[in-house]
Amino acid sequence: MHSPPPLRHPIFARHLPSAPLAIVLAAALALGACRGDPPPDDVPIQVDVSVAPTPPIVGPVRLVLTITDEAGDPVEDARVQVEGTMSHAGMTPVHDSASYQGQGRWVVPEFEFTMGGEWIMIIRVTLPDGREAVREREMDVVGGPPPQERSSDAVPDDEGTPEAPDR
Ligand SMILES: [Cu+2]
Repeated sequence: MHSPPPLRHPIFARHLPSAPLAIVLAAALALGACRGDPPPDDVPIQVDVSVAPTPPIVGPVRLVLTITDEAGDPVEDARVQVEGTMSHAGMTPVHDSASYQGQGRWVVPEFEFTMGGEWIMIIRVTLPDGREAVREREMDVVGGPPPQERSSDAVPDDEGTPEAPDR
């Protein structure tokens, strides 16, 4: 217990300040470069989107956006708006806003997915200085047709049964 390896320790100690630090920095820069891929003139922030439940279902879901700046620090002061839309004709987009929950996490407690299928989520982050970052994420929403499509003459007793929506 009293005799540590005589050679390894001093060698590592001598090299620590220079080479390994440079390697770590280079790796961090490389990681940052391939993650968010925003357009070059856009605000370099990163938006990670998670949803509960996963996969999202028709109805209210909880969206959590983790927003970080180019240094990886949480974005704490911004206006964060979410628009959900789909590519088909006649779609009414859904708008909501996220509020800050701390640690770079922004939450939309009840984002209303009005129908099942492929949604395009557009997240707009406006910083206090007026700069704006826009990010898009696709989400596949599970569930049947929306209430307005099964209202009048639809069969009332097949709730929960996925029905092919008109596209
Ligand atoms: Cu739709």
